[in-house]
Amino acid sequence: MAYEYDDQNIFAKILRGEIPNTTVLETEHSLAFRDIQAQAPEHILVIPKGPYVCFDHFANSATAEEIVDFTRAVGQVATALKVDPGTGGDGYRLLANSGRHGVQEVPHLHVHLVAGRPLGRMLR
Ligand code: DGP
Repeated sequence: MAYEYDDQNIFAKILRGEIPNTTVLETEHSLAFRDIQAQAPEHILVIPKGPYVCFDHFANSATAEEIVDFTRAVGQVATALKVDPGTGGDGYRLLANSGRHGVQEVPHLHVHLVAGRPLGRMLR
């Protein structure tokens, strides 16, 4: 499957520094920043810096180094926010919307990390 990356998407602009963001964590290959439409007290978007549209694009095209960096960045954000249950935090939810049915608004891979209140059940 070929993916076309739109370099005018809002997260590409954030990565280029063209629009501001509230950065929570930056690593060599990833950036985490606050969602402007927060759904909970903590609502962070974690994105790879590379031009990947969605998870399968990333998983099949990114280097192992990028994939490890991104995965660790997600965990590091949870630790930084003190929501990691492994270190006594109350926990969090990860969500990645993909494509039309997933209602992906921004076509640059991002994981939502949502925390800070009981989130209820989402899938049964
Ligand atoms: P989705 O593609 O549906 O998974 O969600 C995209 C999210 O991006 C949505 O929760 C709102 C957020 N968002 C949209 N534009 C901006 C922006 O300019 N800055 C930030 N920080 N977040 C944005």
